[in-house]
Amino acid sequence: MNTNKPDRRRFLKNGVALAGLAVGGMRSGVAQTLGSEAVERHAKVAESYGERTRFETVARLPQAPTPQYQRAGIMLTPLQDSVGIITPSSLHYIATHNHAVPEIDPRQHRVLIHGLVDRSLVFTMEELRCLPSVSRVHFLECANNSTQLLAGDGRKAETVQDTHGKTSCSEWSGVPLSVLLKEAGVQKGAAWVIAEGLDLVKHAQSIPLEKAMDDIIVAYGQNGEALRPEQGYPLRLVTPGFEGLYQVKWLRRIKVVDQPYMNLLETTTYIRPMPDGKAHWFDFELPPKSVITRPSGGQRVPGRGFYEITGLAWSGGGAIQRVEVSTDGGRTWKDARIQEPLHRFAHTRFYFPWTWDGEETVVQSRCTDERGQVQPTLTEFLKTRGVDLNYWKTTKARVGFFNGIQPWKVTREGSVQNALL
Ligand SMILES: Nc1nc2c(c(=O)[nH]1)N[C@H]1C(S)=C(S)[C@@H](COP(=O)(O)O)O[C@H]1N2
Ligand SMILES: [Mo]
Repeated sequence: MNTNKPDRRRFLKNGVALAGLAVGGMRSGVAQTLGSEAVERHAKVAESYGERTRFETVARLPQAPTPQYQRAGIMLTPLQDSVGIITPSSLHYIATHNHAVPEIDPRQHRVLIHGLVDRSLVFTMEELRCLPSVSRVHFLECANNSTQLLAGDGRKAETVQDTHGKTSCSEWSGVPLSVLLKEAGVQKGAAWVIAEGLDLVKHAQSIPLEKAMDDIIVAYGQNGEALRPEQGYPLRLVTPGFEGLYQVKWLRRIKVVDQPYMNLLETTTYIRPMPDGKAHWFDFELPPKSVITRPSGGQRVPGRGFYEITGLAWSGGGAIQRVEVSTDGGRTWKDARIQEPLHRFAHTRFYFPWTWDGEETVVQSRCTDERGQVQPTLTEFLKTRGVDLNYWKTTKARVGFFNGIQPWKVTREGSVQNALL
């Protein structure tokens, strides 16, 4: 939506009937600029491991440092340029508490299953590959995603990458954790598992056994190939619908235990302090959330006329059942079209036809999940938490499970701005 050419204006005015013509014109333009030498060079690269064209430059961006993420290399997914529901592995967000990404030789790697089990087991990567496997599309999201008030360079968070860039969606492949646990034989009295990674901080999380026996994947594959190093190569947990911390990367150990272990991050940074002095521990499931990715903050709407609004919705409660869009500042809401097939615990793409009259307005989306949970406005969210806006902005209560509706203001000049605050 960055183009502001008269051509584009005319196309929009005259409507979609001209789409075929416009595309045809572009195609011949490209053919003219690629000499046979360039075509040959491109073919050679594409033969080994494909590269995108030099015309495409969309990239991850670093997040602004926060008190808990001073050293970490948090990289945000460019949702504004996304199409469909799969995040390319190269653009998957990265959240690692110690900046270093361990380099693990898969031939040396082992994963240990032990604790309250009939027999402790050690698996090599090759052995895991022999076991029954699944491939499923799931989103990951950091618990403090969409609370960002600042962009990476210190300005007010403006783009959907700044505000919502800590969520991505991949097809994950691997062995159900239940297969490994059944093989080891879970003993009576077991109620939790502790999953541990082998990064420097030994990232470890307590997960209810019920979830472990349900749908957790011990994943070695992402989008048709091995995991990326930043995503946990060669092995990670994918814990559908649970907040980011439970997606343990560089997995080396699962210990079956009778109670949670009160690990570092589940008793410090990621607890949810409440105004009455109490705190929430062990919040797992992410609430329903949606956001319009196009048009979104920082993009331009070149002139009045037809646009397809599009965005993403997801929930830790399962599948997305409904998405509504408002293009008049929240006065009226209409159902958006949802892209099928529906995947549970996955990004879900929605579309909404919009004819802009050229006047200033606010566009926003809200979703409902299969349990009937509805995404709240910021004001409704604050009410359910019993906090005021100032408290939310200035304390750590802002961190964690915020799922407020994201409004984007469209000005008469056609610029799109973050209108949350
Ligand atoms: N071993 C290990 N696993 C980890 C982390 C970590 O620092 N170390 N970070 C967690 C957090 S906070 C999130 S949000 C997700 C992010 O997964 P991604 O980097 O693949 O997007 O991984 C989780 N798993
Ligand atoms: Mo996270």
